[in-house]
Amino acid sequence: RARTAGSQTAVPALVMRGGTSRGLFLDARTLPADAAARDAVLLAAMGSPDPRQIDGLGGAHPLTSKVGIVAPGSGDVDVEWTFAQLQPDSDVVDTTPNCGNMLAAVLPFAIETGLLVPDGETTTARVLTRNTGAVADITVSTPRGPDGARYVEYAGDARIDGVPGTAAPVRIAFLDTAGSVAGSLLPTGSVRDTVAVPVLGDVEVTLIDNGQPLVIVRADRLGARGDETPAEIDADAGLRDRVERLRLVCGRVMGLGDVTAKNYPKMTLVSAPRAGGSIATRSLIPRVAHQSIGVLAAVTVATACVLPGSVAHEVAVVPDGAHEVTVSVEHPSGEFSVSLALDAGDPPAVVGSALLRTARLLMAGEVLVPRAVWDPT
Ligand code: NQM
Repeated sequence: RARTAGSQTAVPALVMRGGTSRGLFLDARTLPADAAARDAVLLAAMGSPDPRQIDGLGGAHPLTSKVGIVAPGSGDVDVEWTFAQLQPDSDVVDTTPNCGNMLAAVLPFAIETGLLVPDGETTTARVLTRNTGAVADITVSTPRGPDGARYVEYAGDARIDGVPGTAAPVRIAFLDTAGSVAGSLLPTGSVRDTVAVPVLGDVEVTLIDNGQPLVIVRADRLGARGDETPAEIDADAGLRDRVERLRLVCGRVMGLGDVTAKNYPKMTLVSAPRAGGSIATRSLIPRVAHQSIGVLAAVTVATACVLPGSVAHEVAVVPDGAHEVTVSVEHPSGEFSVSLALDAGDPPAVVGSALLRTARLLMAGEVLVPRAVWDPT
């Protein structure tokens, strides 16, 4: 329960790293039920809008301006959560997209807070992302401590690129992610579209959503090499302008309307692999460069890699596989391996995906917001 602490309201909260993201996790039952009142609490907690988020917990980047709101599940869902994307310099709280990185911390949060009781050396639970209806089976390590009670093990030898060191594995298996936000896997019905973009002319793209709505475009078509650092991309106003022009047109073509103020579609610049992987990527999410790549963005790019005719397929080097294929998506801090389950069709359709993340509890306590923002008494 939230409580009054002088001039402030104290809300129980954990700060967690999920994959290559970091954010605040809260129990839905401790927050205002009304969405506008809840959003005001989240903005105050994270310190948005302010480019430095100096009066809150946000880390002044979209990847560290995230909130997870967790609740008990129902039916065959064990835990459900809502992902909220905040931005350092905007007052919008966006609960439309998915976030597979923050998802990696949801089961640890549920166990830490007693929402779910671990039931073996590992604990597997079905987690629903309410934003899009995506369901995933997630497995975390839950050994017994000296007192006999099971706990979430964070230490281990799993390594994911973009996070220093090693940690215990969090295994995520997505059941059905196609059309999460754009309604279907290929919202235009085509694996490849040619869109007319002001100033740029005709641009070939693959518009696809297997968990994250993406515009996939060849890096060289936008005047990039495809191996730029995130800092180089962020410093290149011309490139970012071309990317944004393309995004605005593709948002409409994908049926997403005017995406000027939206956090999607995300933009993926692809080129041939450089480091033995399947494809090289540079992501903009959507206006600043990602330090690595989003989880469901990686699933979506990997899916495009196995679709003949797509812009990704034409530059990708994908291993053969009848029922399963592992696509190694190169990104600015390494690679991200996505294992795709394929059906027997010709060409085969992607029917599931599995991948490895890690997560860690960083701080446990209460986050304080002014009572002027929320006073539960
Ligand atoms: O695509 C960043 C991230 C993400 C989203 C973004 C994500 C996903 O890396 O599932 O994880 O695309 O804004 O956390």
